[in-house]
Amino acid sequence: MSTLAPVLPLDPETLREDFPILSVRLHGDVPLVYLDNAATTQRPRQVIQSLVDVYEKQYANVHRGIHWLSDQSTDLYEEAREKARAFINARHREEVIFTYGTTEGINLVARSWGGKNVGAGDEILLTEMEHHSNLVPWQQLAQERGAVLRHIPITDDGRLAMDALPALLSRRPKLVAVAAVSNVVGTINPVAEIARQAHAAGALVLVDAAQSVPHLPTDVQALGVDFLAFSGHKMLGPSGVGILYGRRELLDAMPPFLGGGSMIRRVKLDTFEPAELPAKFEAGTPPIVPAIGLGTAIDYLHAIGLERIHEYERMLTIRAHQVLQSVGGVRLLGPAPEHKAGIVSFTLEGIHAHDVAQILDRHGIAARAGHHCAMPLHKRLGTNASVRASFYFYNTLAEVEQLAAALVETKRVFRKA
Ligand code: 7TS
Repeated sequence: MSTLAPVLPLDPETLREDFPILSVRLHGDVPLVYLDNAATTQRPRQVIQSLVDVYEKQYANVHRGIHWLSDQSTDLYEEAREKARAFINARHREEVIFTYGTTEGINLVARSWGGKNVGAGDEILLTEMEHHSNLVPWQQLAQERGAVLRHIPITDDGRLAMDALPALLSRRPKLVAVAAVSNVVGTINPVAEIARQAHAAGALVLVDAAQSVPHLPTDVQALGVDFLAFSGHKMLGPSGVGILYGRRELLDAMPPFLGGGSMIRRVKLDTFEPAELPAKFEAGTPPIVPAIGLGTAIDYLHAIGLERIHEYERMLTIRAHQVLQSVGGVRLLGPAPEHKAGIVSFTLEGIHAHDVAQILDRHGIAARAGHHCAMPLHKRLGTNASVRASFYFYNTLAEVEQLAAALVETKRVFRKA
């Protein structure tokens, strides 16, 4: 295809036909409006079918059997690794580790790299907008080692206060761990710039990419980051599989995280020699079929194009800001849409987020309410809980309008209108 060919906007109605669950009707006969994509996305039939196909025709354990079936599943599993490598533009296949999700990826780095490299008084720099899975593993490490955690502050509109970064980096932290996109306020953080400054100060950079890889093009080499973790279930793939990217030199120098089968070259009764990458970090039977399904999900996303997905979601976000502002009593958390991915969190004056979500549910709208595993961020924003609408490419402008209409109805139910 010529690079000059115009990029057509994506057509959500056609794409929706691939997602059987999107035609579910609930509470009698209300159509499902699925706006909880930051928690997990839905799967197209292509992904579901790929799981069925493997189980029906090609399933055995991987990297073990000297038999035909094991070769089949091993080939598919390794093809999925290659698809993931290309998707994030990692240089080498050894840099792509299958995990069970973002949470395991971050814990792996905290335990393995942190266990070896972080000592008393060393600093780890996080941000005030992290998901608990990019806070707690570092807190555990800090408690164990006597290390110090610091946090890049955020502005009132939910952006990183980048002017605070030079002073924090002048303390020479060992690592900076930051979300590429906030799961609450949707802010797209300047990861490449953070990596540039962090490296100049001698720190490594880990990116929690759970909310970015599914929605924006990701190029780990262009970003210049050292580690990057994401989850398959937030990008059309099965649950139970994720990816940890790590630069080869770093992974090579790190001790194994979990011990067991597959991650060894040789075992004696009292010692072992670890295997080469990536096996070194894939102890035990890995998530074979979920990984293969993730490969199919990557093919599907690739066919649409991440740039198009991002543009489309931005359009939904802009519209959501407009219509929610017109509801009255809605406080939108986070920055203006141009700084955001497709995540819109808000509070409704005088009504608890859980009550709002319950009324939305009556209208068939699946949205999340609570602290979304980011309690410190909510505290910083001056609220305990929010309602979150999070989009994917199969959501429509009509659904955004339905959300606003249901909020008007919520106010009426609670006599706030
Ligand atoms: N990091 C971020 C930024 C996330 O949004 C999530 C999950 C995780 C890490 C953890 O991913 P997991 O796949 O290992 O669970 N976020 C959410 C959410 O916002 N609502 O439910 C899960």
